[in-house]
Amino acid sequence: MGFSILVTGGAGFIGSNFVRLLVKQDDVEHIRILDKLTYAGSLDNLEDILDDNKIEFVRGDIAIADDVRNAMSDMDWVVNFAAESHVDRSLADASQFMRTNIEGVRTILEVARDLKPQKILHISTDEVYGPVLSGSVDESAILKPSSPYSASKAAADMLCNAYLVSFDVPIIIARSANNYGPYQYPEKLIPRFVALAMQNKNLPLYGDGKYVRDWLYVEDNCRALLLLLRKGEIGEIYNIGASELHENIEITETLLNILDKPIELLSHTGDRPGHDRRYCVDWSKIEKLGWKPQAKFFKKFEETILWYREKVEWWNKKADEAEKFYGR
Ligand code: NAD
Ligand code: TDX
Repeated sequence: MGFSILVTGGAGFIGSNFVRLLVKQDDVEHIRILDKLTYAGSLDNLEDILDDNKIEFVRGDIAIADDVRNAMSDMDWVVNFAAESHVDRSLADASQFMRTNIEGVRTILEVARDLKPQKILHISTDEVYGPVLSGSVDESAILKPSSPYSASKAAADMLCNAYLVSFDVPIIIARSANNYGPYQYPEKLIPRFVALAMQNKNLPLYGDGKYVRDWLYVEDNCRALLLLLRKGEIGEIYNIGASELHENIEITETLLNILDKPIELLSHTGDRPGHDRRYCVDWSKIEKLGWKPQAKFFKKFEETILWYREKVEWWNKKADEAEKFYGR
């Protein structure tokens, strides 16, 4: 008998890529996806795999106990990707972030007390540490989130620890760096800028553009998460990074170059409030479990840009919707 896995948020960017990896695992028998299908989630993201008979899709909300209870019953493992994930939206209105990212996680933990799955992998972020101006931070660093989004993610991490300590809920936390790859909603830097560039519209680079992110290819992240399900230790936190630190301006210039678009499309705009200057996690703990990133950054970055160039029908409506949020 193989494993059964509940994947919450499996119709989003990372969740859908993770399900794509799961279906290929011989020892995974049943994948149940629970997703609310917010603006960021879409069955389009599962277009090539939704018919696979290992996959069951259920529309529902992680902040509704009955939805979670029905979805978690008979599941060996749970992976929680479901979240409001966009920093700019959290700065405009944080209410949904508190509901999904905190209350939703509390609901999952409460149901898990009762249904007792073997393992719950909760997906957190490197943003909980706040800016890391030099060097890198390991999993014991204090949490100093800067945005309502990262504060809600940090609060969820704290709740996970409380349910682990008080009720033995078998939690593992993963804190990943910025992911890039196919099926990312075009509100995030890379897909947003491809969509705008292809329409010959200005690319709004916040502030001086010298903000640094560690760019982790989504398939590398998903392999790390699967390894944590198999070999991660209950109660532990694992950073996942790629040590591919690049400034936004470099990302933008390279992207325009790949698309053969003029550099004049780059336009410096006002800054994001509380904009974290740099993130950088020390990922040696998961490396000791036998993982390291395989992607060569510039190769995978180019492949990603070309994927979006070909997939206009996937992003065109989503990009219009995303720009409405920005009032453009
Ligand atoms: P995403 O916004 O693309 O997807 C989120 C998914 O969750 C969507 O399918 C959405 O419909 C679903 N969802 C939202 N609220 C829900 C609710 N109440 N109930 C059920 N489903 C709900 O996000 P993503 O970029 O794939 O991120 C996935 C997870 O990884 C998030 O927890 C995020 O904080 C974390 N993370 C993301 C990155 C990144 O670079 N994208 C990096 C580190 C951590
Ligand atoms: O239009 C833009 N212009 C711009 O300069 C956008 C959308 C972003 N940026 C900058 C802000 C950041 O420095 O690019 C960088 C990346 O921005 P986002 O794509 O919004 O990602 P970030 O804020 O770094 O957060 C992402 O990584 C960590 C995910 O959205 C989070 O869910 C994850 O936790």
